[in-house]
Amino acid sequence: MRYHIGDLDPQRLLDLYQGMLKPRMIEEKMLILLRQGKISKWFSGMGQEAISVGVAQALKGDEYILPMHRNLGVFTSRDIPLHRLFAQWQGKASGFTKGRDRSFHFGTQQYKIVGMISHLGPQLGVADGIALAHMLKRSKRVTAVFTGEGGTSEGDFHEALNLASVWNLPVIFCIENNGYGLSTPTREQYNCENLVDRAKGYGMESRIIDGNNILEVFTKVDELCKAIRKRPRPVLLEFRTFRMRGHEEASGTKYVPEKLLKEWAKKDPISNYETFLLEKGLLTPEKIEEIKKGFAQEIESGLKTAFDEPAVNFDLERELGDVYHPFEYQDVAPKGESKNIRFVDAISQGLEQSMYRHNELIVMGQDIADYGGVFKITEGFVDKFGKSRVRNTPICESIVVSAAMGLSIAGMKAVVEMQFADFVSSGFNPIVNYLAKTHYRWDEKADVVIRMPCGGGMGAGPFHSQTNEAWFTKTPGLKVVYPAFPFDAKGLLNTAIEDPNPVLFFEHKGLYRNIYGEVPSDYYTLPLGQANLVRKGESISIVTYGAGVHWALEVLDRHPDIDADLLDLRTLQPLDMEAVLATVKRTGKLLILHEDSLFGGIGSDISSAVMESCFEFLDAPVRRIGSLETPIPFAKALEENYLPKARFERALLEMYAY
Ligand SMILES: Cc1ncc(C[n+]2csc(CCOP(=O)(O)OP(=O)(O)O)c2C)c(N)n1
Repeated sequence: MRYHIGDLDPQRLLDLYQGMLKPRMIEEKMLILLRQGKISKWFSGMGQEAISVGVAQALKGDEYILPMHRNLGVFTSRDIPLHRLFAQWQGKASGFTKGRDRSFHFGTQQYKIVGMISHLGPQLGVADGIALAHMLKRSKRVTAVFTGEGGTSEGDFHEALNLASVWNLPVIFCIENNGYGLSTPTREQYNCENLVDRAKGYGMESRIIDGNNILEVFTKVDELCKAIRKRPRPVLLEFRTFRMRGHEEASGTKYVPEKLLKEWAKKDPISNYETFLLEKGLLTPEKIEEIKKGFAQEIESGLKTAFDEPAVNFDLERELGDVYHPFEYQDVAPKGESKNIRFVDAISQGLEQSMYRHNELIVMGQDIADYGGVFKITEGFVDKFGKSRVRNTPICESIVVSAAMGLSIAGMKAVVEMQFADFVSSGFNPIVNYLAKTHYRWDEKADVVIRMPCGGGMGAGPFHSQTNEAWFTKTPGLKVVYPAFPFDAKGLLNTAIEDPNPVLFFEHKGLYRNIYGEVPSDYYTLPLGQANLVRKGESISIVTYGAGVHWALEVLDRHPDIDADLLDLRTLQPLDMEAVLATVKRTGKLLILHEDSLFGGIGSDISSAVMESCFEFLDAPVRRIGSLETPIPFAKALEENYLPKARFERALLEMYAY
């Protein structure tokens, strides 16, 4: 292996050596512990240390790194106390996730590390978001993110590169091409000569770097960091290396030809570099012994601390309490002159006033800038807030949601507009796996609102009409808001934006231009988790939300004799069960109406909760009315019968007469 010292000083040369040696020694110890059954799983980065350490040392301490499962050298380079790392791997409280997630799946603001989630790809977009925040704050920082070559086959990789290039974000994308993705060799993973050739297609710079040569890694990345800090831009790096052990220890390396392992063993980044330093007289055998002894002591002492720590105990309150970031709702009372405006205008007004209120708030979505979005919610926003805060995105829901997470990590707020709620399926993974789980996992907020223009009744067919709130109400960590009136929409959107937790904000398209209401002109908030009794009656309770509220009102107007309680839930997570139980206890009959198809809809949960807690108050079986168990169809006659409006009227009359 050829090493070029260039202008690196002796201290740096030694730091790089020690930087690699430490994770190697930790790993050697972990392999022993694994054999002794003292740890459960290990992903080895042996032979790949030069990449983690070279990149980490090239970055400044206040620049974020987003590592993968083989990047122990990143964690040790940031000087995380070893006992905390060991505690993390043992699921102990002094780790980084209170025993809630394993191995390298954690982040830490203190050390500016944002660890992976298992799904590999999303963090590439998180890096985009962090880099966007740096760019907007003109802070001249680089963000580095890792992926294996296997991970480059995920759509997220391509979306992340494209977004970074279109927005010219200061991200270094580091591919560790180590020959295998689990058991899959590179020839079955991709069909281009070099992975970096893809950079050309995205219009970005790239380099191939010998990932086993620490001086090449450090020098090239250091050079790039300096250049990017001066002139922000994304760069794709392909580090050539090899995975010397199994995917994880249990899976072995049977499928890897012996010849390859032998070839690459000769290129070991540590032993080669050590020989080089010895030859140059920069290191002596005695010094090596001394360094090793120091690390061995540090490892033993860290292990002792971690092993001595008791296992985490289960505390129900703590577990439930950590799902969401604390949020103290600040009531801003409605004031200012009220005007009778449309639902769509109320949302636009709320969003605009929130943009004025939160300078760090960024809105992103397809066609939302000059065009104003397909529903014109953000019309005129570019003139008021500029294109850096009102951002058109390419068509890449997944990476935009991940980028919103990155903005939040870097201290900003994001609102993402789904062009139609249906398209959220293309951004589903980061919502349910990243945004929803981050606070529970490592105490980090996900200050993101996803706006969801949803709902049927307009003959728009199966892909522009869905109301898919149940996909999200099921996922702990998300909040779900679904207003029915302009007044509520504005106040609840403002609160959703204030709230540091991820909120799915459903906006029924059928209400946008048909429903009017009095809305105060100034900024105000409304609390999440409070249902609203729209009509008060004595004989039956109707519980619904969104378009359902208006269907119920229409039917009740036709039947003035039915004195029903009409409860508009307004938010589905948190859900105001107290209000539901209160109305049921008063009327003794409950009819739940929702536009979502019935099975697995929120109505099922409300129904069981009512059965469980106020069965004795019921004078009739609880009834649910929802859409049919089919996709939502296009033709008028089909859609009308798919939707539950007519069935609701029949059910109401039947129940009233029960
Ligand atoms: C979306 C997703 N699919 C599959 C997996 C299972 N899985 C975990 S790591 C891995 C291989 C990753 O290969 P690569 O990106 O090359 O990284 P390496 O392990 O080689 O460092 C697979 C298939 C996963 N974690 N996430």
